[in-house]
Amino acid sequence: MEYNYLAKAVLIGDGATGKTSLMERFCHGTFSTSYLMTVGANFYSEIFEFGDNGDRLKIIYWDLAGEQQFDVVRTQFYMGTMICMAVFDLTRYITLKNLEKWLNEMYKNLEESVIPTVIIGNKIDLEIERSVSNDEATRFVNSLYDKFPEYKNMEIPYFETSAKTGENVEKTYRATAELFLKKLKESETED
Ligand code: G3D
Ligand code: MG
Repeated sequence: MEYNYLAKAVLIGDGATGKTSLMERFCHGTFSTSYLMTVGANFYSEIFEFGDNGDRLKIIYWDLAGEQQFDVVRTQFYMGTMICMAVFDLTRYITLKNLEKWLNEMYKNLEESVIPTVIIGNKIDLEIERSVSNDEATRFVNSLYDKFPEYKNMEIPYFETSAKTGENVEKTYRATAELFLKKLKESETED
């Protein structure tokens, strides 16, 4: 399918938060319980159509894993990133805290000082095991505006998803694509 905009997105966040599962759910409509740790990187792509003026945005998603400890792949992984999807696990508070480290690492390896970013709390289906409330997550997201002042002119949306049931997954990806296109058009009109 034709498209008139192309962007690279990365999924960041601790291992086992559900990055690969979210991508599989969104792109293939599947969920697998046999946990195969990602080796290298997975690539996915999707074309979003925006009805109002016929814009088509293709996003290529880079889902890194396995080699998260090797610095060499970092620069290549982040190079040219335009969209960030930062994923934590709602049942493990530490994975929310660690998103700050992940964002720091991304910006260390990026020329851009700020890119459209969404925070995703995944595994909303595990209600009983949930250890991060919506309020807590929202407070954390708000604290990012202090830690990364460049976000002052850009909202950081927060979503809660389940890759297992599919709840909110489609909506999250679409909203992310929309956020990117909106920012891109704003910067185009500024130039
Ligand atoms: P990662 O790519 O971030 O490392 P994965 O994470 O997508 O590989 O998922 C890690 C584990 O979490 C997998 O379980 C996977 O099935 C599970 N998982 C991912 N998303 C969800 C979700 O929304 N709900 C639930 N209940 N589990 C989820 P295993 O058991 O295979 O390790
Ligand atoms: Mg993975």
